[in-house]
Amino acid sequence: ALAQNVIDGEAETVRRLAEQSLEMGIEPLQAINEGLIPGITEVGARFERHEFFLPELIMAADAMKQAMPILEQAITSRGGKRETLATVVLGTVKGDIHDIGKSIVGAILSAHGFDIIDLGVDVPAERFISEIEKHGAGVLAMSALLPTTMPYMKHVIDTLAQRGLRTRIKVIVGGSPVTSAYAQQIGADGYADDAVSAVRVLREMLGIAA
Ligand code: B1M
Repeated sequence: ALAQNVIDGEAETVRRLAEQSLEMGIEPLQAINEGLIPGITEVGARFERHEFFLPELIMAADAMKQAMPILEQAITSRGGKRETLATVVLGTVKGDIHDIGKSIVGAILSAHGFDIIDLGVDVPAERFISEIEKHGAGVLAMSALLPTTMPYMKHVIDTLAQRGLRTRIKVIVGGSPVTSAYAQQIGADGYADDAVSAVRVLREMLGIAA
């Protein structure tokens, strides 16, 4: 039911089912791994086959966001911890206030086991770097929706290099005007076209088996 209601984008039902699963004694990790993740994975597959479009992707991500805090809190309070694949500092670069796509990327990465530090929009290089250091993050994920703000991603990458951090941080970039060729040109490690492929690209970049 969790998977199906994520697919259907039924946020309120997904929230209620998450609570119900705990009342029924289902392990929260099992609810995430066997309920939410298969649901969002199916949504991603339908999106890639052009059977689902952005509204469905947004609704499914929103539905997941309703359930994740409930289940994650249950995991924490039971002393267990969901395995974190990597800590990712995420944000839309300075000068750019588009946040819908970036937030979907964050929600989907989080649902797939990445720990997301979402810095929001209009993020300057210094903030990206101080948060990477503060959280010991291994990944920097930057979004840009405007051709005029894309070059700022290069500025952040260059600043990382100047600070001697570039070799230990993997950088992934995306956003509608960004291309794979542009990502390569500015020295990023990876590019993802959408939130679903961001999961695959990050796993490949970090050598994590699917
Ligand atoms: Co703006 N805007 N906007 N806008 N806006 C665009 C981008 C534009 C294409 C619209 C147009 O003219 N057709 C255009 C840019 C054109 C250009 O320069 N070539 C534009 C413009 C010009 C502007 C302003 C300059 C308008 C003005 O003020 N004159 C201004 C800029 C403000 C600023 O940032 N400084 C502006 C403002 C706004 C709003 C505030 C009104 C609003 C943003 C609200 C918000 O985000 N909270 C807005 C919106 C909504 C859009 C459009 C209509 C939709 C963007 C969106 O959310 N798409 C957009 C037109 C369009 O894209 N069709 C447009 C849905 C979202 C899910 O997709 O963000 O692409 P997207 O994310 C995808 C992928 O790109 C990818 O995964 C996501 C999910 O699949 N992805 C990543 C994104 N980040 C990723 C990171 C990754 C990996 C994948 O790894 C790290």
